[in-house]
Amino acid sequence: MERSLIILKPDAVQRGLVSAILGRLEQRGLQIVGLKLMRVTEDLARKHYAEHDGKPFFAGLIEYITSGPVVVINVKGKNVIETVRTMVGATNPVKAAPGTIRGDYGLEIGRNLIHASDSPESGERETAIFFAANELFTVERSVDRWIYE
Ligand code: IDP
Ligand code: MG
Repeated sequence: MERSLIILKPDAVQRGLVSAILGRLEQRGLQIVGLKLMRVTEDLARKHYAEHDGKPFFAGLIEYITSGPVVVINVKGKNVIETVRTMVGATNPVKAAPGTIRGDYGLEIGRNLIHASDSPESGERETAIFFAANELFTVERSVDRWIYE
């Protein structure tokens, strides 16, 4: 079982795209086990994006992700990392395929709407940054047998 930490970035919230994006995840059959609206502090942003510290876009990235409320989502299940990354599309929306979230709603790399963990390890690491243990749920879904073979 993998976990993906998904962030609907401030532009997604401002543009009223939360329900559309959340709906895509739900309709796919993914199980949402954590969900909240929050403001990312600078400390949290630096921790989350530590791998990009020192890059030319880092300061702008921190400003962007802390600029307004975000929706953070935790999804748990088989192969969720690859599944969600494929739904999200390429980092640069110009290159993201139509049908992906960035390819359908975004136009610029600095306003690409959504974050999703890129490996099972980062899924665990990022989940621990954004969610307390009591904010994550374990719920049996009887529908799972109609989604997973
Ligand atoms: P990812 O979000 O597709 O995993 P990363 O390379 O991990 O992409 O970059 C993290 C975030 O940093 C991107 O989603 C985007 O918001 C921002 N970013 C990456 N490269 C650039 C850039 O060249 N200019 C502006 N922002 C960038
Ligand atoms: Mg990344």
